[in-house]
Amino acid sequence: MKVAVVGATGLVGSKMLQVLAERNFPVTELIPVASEKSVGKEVIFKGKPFKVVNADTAISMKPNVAIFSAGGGTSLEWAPKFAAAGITVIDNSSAWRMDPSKKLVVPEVNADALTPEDKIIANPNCSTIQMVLVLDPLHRKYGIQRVVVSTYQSVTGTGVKAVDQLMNERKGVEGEKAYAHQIDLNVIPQIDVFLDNGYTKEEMKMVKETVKILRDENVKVTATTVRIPVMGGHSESVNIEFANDFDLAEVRDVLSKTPGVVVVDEPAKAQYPMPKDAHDKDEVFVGRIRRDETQANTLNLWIVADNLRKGAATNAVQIAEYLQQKNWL
Ligand code: 2RA
Repeated sequence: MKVAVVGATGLVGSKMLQVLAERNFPVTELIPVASEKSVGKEVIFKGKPFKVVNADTAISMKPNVAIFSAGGGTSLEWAPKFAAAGITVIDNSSAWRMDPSKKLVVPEVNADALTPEDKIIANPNCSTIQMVLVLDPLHRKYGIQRVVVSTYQSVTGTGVKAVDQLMNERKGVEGEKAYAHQIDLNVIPQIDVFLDNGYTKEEMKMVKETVKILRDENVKVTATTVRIPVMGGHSESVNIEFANDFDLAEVRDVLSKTPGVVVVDEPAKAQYPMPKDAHDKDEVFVGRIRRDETQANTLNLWIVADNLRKGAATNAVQIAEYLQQKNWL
C-alpha cells in the first residue's frame, strides 16, 4: 500500500512514521510530504531513506491513503485535492473536525460510523481522544449527563519550538519562544487563542468534539486546558455526573475491559497514571477512580496518555488500519 505522510518532518509526522513501522502497517511505498523548503531531504522509514516531495508530486504518485499532520491551512488547501484524486485523507488538524459532512473518529468508539465514501476523515484533538476513550464505556453503562475536565498538557502538544523553549529555560539558555510566558517552573492556563465566550479554542474543541464522537447532544462538557512543563503526555482530571448510580468496583471492571484503556489505581501503593510512565505508549491510563462525595451519581477520574501517540499518530494509523481491513483503501 502506498502511504503518504503529509507533514512527515514534524513532531507528529515523525511519530506517524514510527507507529506505521511499529504496527507493521502494509506500506509498500512511503511518500513523505513537506513544504518546499524540505523537498529533497530524506526521512528514514524501516531503515530505508525516502525523499521528501511536495504535495503536488505526492498526488501524482497515487498513494492509497494520505495521513496529514501539517496544520489546518495546509489541510484545507490540500485534503480536497488528495480526495478528488481518489486518495483517502486522515487529517490530524482541526480543519475538518466539526464539518458535519466529515467523520471524527476514535476507532474504539465510533469506527462504525465510517463508510467507503468517507474520503476526508478527521482525527480528533489529542486531549479529546484520551478522554472519550474512557467516557464511552461509562456513558453506555450509566448515561453521562455532565463532564467537568481540567487538563495538564505536555509542551509536545505545541511542537518542537515549545520543547526547545522548555529545555532552554531549564538550562538558562536564551532561545526562540513558543509561549508568551515562561513555561519552566510555571503553568499557562491558555492553549490556543481565546474566544468571545472566554474559553480557548482548545477548551471548545474538547466540548464540541466529545459530543460529536459520543453521538449524544445531551452530554454537557466544560473544560479548562492548561499547559505544563512536561514531556511525556497529557493528564486530565475528569469529574463525571451520570444519570444513574454506579458501583466503583464495576467502574474499574468496565474500564479494565475497555480496549486501549489500562487501569492504574492503587493509591495505597502510590500507583496512579503519570506522564513519565505513559510516554511512548499507545494506551490510555486511568486512575484515582473515586466517588465525588459532594454529589450523587458522580465520579472523579485521572486520565493520562501520550498525546503524540494515541492522542495523534496512533489514533490516525488505527483509522487507516480499520479502512485497510475493510478493503476500502
Ligand atoms: C495541544 N491539543 O496540546 C493541542 C494540539 N496538539 O497543543
